[in-house]
Amino acid sequence: MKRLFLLVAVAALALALAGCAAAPDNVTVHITDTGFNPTTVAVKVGGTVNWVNDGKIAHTATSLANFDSQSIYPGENYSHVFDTKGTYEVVCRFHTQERSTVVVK
Ligand SMILES: [Cu+2]
Repeated sequence: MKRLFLLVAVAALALALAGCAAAPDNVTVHITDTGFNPTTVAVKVGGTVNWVNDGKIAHTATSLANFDSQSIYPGENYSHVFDTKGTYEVVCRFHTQERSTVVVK
């Protein structure tokens, strides 16, 4: 019985910690000529993701129906503020194999 209680307590603590794992306000995503890095990021509601093109060619950060950076040229960047909780697939329109995910919590 004692052991069960301990197990429940540990599980509750783990859940609480997971819930508290606060997403940051601002995140930078690097775009290289092979894709986004990191491929998954999390931000708070109202947080900003800043995409920086570290590659040698233009890319975009595009979330269909949400936002489109247009061309981000090498050395340039683009920011978007996420006001709504959810999961956003962000792709490069020029190279459709370049895909990433932004989770807004
Ligand atoms: Cu691209």
